[in-house]
Amino acid sequence: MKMSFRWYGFSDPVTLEKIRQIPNMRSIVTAVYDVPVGEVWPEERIAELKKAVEDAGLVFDVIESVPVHEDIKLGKPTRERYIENYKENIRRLGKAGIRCVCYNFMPVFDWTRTQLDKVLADGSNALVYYKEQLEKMDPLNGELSLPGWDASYKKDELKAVFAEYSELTDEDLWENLRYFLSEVIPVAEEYDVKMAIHPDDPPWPIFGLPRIITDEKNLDRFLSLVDNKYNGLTLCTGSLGCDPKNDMVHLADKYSAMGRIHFMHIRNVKILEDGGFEESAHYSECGSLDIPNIVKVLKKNGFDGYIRPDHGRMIWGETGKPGYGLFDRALGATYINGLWQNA
Ligand code: DNO
Repeated sequence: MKMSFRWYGFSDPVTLEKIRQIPNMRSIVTAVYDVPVGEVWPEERIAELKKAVEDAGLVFDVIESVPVHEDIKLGKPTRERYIENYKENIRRLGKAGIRCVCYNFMPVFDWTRTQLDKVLADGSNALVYYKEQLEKMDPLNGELSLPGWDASYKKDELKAVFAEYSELTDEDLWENLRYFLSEVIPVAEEYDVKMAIHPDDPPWPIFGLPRIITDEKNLDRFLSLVDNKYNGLTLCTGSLGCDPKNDMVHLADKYSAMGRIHFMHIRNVKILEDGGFEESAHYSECGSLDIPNIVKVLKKNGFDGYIRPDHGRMIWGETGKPGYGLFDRALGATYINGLWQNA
């Protein structure tokens, strides 16, 4: 496995110099963040990231994310231009040494939580998803924003895109995903860039928008849309794992044995009785997931893709991007290292 860490670029308070000091740290997971979704990333911006990462003694080989334009998900005629741009991004990234691209196919919103700073019993802060809070949220008033979300929507645009999705069935979304993959996977193969879809987080429909990358049946269907190892998964334990029907040890075992997991996001969640959840420390007993056995099956199957510790709590007074502080993610990396070493 290749240990990695997400870095939000030059404005991230968690610097590359700090990330480098985490034991066994290898790869940086980053992106060009300020080019609008759907446009081509300038080569000099990619080169600038690569240089910064390499100057810090780390490897520049994973991107999270190259976001997919909404017109592609909606299957609009304008998708052709955005798909061409996507292919060009893959070519440019492949030439710059990128071997894995993480992306998602969630309509409009990326990952969703209802509160970003819930104070837990030990005084740390965490991201949570409470059902009663969700019921009170109106996605159209734009009050919630998470790192990695496309914040460029204006209120009216959000309304319009919601209206477009109201016409779209799950089957339409599947067909639009198949079309996208059939176009981009051949380019990814040619440039040796493994595509790794991120599951829907949480893995159920919210705000009336469809979500399809949610469980084993749908992951199987996804992989068979284009049956090529360049069409693979980001297996995010916390996203899929907040639905207790998803057995994360089984899924990690099955898809790593098939060679279709290119990227692991490892984090823990505490599932609540009513179906909500709280993000917890990586240490297994702090939440509901069996982290040691997830790592064990990966090692057994010779997993050689990327792993990153995912969201951390805010601890020791740290402030910053919700879920993306240094301290708790570094503890997560260290825990995963230990489990791997002893698996
Ligand atoms: C949340 C992340 C997601 C992920 C995207 C990939 O912290 O795991 O935002 O980056 O869904 O496209």
